[in-house]
Amino acid sequence: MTKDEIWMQRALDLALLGEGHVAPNPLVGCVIVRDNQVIGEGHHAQYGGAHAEVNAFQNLQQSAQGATVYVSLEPCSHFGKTPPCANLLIREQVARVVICNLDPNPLVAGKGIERLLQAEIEVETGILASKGAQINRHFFHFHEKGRPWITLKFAESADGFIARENGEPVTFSNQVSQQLVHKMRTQHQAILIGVNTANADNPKLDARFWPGNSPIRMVIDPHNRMQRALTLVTDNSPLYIFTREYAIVKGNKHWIALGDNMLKGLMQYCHAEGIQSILVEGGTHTLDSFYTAGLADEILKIKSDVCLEKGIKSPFKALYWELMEQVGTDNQWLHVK
Ligand code: AOF
Ligand code: ZN
Repeated sequence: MTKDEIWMQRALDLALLGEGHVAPNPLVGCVIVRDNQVIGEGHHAQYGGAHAEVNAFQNLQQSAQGATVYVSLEPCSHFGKTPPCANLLIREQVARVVICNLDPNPLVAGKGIERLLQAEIEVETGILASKGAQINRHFFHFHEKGRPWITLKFAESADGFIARENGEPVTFSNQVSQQLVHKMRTQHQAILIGVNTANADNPKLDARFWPGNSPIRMVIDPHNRMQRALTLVTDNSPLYIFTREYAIVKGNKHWIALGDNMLKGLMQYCHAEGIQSILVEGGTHTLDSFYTAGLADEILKIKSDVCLEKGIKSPFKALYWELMEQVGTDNQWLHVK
C-alpha cells in the first residue's frame, strides 16, 4: 500500500461507522494528515448531520494550513442540509485533497473538485476507488442506474430446502441469524415482502436486534388481499402497500396503485422517492419475480442448522443453483452483477 492508500483506508474505515444511520446519504470518512501524522478525523454520522469533513475539522488542535485531506467522497459544492465542504477546505488553506470516489449526485458531480482546483489546491482522485464503490454501492447504483439496489434474502435448511412442500411454516432463524438479518435491514432503506408472507407471518419488519435506522416497510399486494388486522397495518409506523389498482391513504398507511407491470412501477416509484436500496425478504414467489425481472443485485442465503429432509429447493426457478453452492455452505453473498 502507498501512503495515500493507507490514509484512504483509514478514511474508508471511518466512513463505515456511519452504516445504518446516514442513508440516503453516502458513507463518508475524512482524515487530515500533516508531516505523516493524523491531526484530525471524522465521519458522516447521521442523516442531515454534519458531513465528514466538518467533523474532521471540528476537534483540530492546530492549523490545517498546508495539510493533506483524505476524503472518501468528493467534497460537496452545494448548500444542502449543510454548507459546501469544498469551501471549508479552501478556507482552511489545505494544500492537497485526496479523494476516493467522485460524487455522482448531480448537485455535486465534479463541481467540488473544480472548486478546489480553482483555489489552487492539489487534487488526486481514485485512491482505493473500488473499495469506496463497494461500501457505497447502494448510493452509486441508485444515481448511475436510476433504480434502487436490490438484495434478495432467504433462508435455507442445513440440507438445502427453503420450505416444506405443504406450506407449513418452519423456523430457520436463531439469535445470530436474526441479528445478521436486522443488521442488513439497517443497511437498506426499504424492506419488502409479498402479501402471502405478510398474511402468514404477521411480521414487524423492523430492526430491533441491531442499532440503526429501521427500513421503510413495503408489501407487494397486487389484488388487495392483505389482512387489515396485521401488525403492519395496525401499528404506528408507516407502511407502503403496492397494488395493481387500489389506492388510498389512511394515516401513515399508503396503498399505491402501480398498474399491471408492478415491478417496473415500483422501480419508478422508488426512483421518484429517492429510495436507494430494497431488501426483499420473501416469500418465494416475490423473490422469484424480482430475480426473473432482472432485479437482483445481490442475493443472501442464510444457512440454518435445522434439517427438513424434504421440501422445496430454491426460490429461483432460473438461477443456476450450483453457482451458489460453489461459494461454500455457510451464509453466502452472491453479487449478481
Ligand atoms: C461530503 N461529505 O460527508 C457527505 C457528502 O443534504 P446534505 O447537505 O447532507 O447533502 C447530502 C449530499 O452531499 C449527498 O447526497 C452527497 O451528494 C453528499 N454527501 N458530501 O462532502 C459528506 N455525506
Ligand atoms: Zn459536504
